[in-house]
Amino acid sequence: MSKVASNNKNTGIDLYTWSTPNGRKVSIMLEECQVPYRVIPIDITQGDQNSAEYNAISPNNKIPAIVDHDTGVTLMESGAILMYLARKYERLLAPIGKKYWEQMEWLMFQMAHVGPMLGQTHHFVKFNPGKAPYAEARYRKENMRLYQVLEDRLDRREFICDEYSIVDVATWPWISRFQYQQMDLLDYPALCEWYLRLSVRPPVVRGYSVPQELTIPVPEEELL
Ligand SMILES: N[C@@H](CCC(=O)N[C@@H](CS)C(=O)NCC(=O)O)C(=O)O
Repeated sequence: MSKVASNNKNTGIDLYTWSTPNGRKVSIMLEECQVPYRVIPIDITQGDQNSAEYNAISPNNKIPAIVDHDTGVTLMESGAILMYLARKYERLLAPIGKKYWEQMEWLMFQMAHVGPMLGQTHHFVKFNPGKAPYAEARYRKENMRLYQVLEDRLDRREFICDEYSIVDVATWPWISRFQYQQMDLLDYPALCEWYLRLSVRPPVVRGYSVPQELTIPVPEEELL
């Protein structure tokens, strides 16, 4: 049986995803928009992303992807999907103007730096420790540098671009992997506060558990 199921009703949004930071950006956004959607798990640990069927939806063979049966739009790339949903449902994105460009600046920062670099930390520091000391040191250092950029940005700001936006939705799932990155979030007080602020939003809690039911990680001190 095909793992890439089709939507028999041909209406609404299909979300192709797995339990990863990039996947969660989109499930959280769909929850924020309060729209119904159908989840199609693509198990990237089993190679589901490499099937020809999925390639027709996501030409780069990565999750997440969406098919919007109401508009005929099929999209890969989490940043593009967030912008699409924000525009369609008029949520979490400013109208074009100064604030919009600030949001684009920080969304691109997430897409170009936070995601790709922290993803490398996971590979070398968590999954392959001791195999490549140079890479471990390089990504550990870059991880710390990026946390500091966000710490500086969030110092005296509630959200990355002042009001809650797709920039926070895009960035939070990567910080939620602070344990994978062996980062002590408590060393970054403003970032930690922002992380905890988002962690209790019901759409974030629901979106985090797509497609698998999981608990949001909490920094150590909070557990005491
Ligand atoms: N820039 C892409 C990155 C997507 C991405 O790297 N997805 C990962 C999971 S977080 C994936 O599908 N990995 C499977 C693979 O590399 O084969 C986005 O933001 O959507």
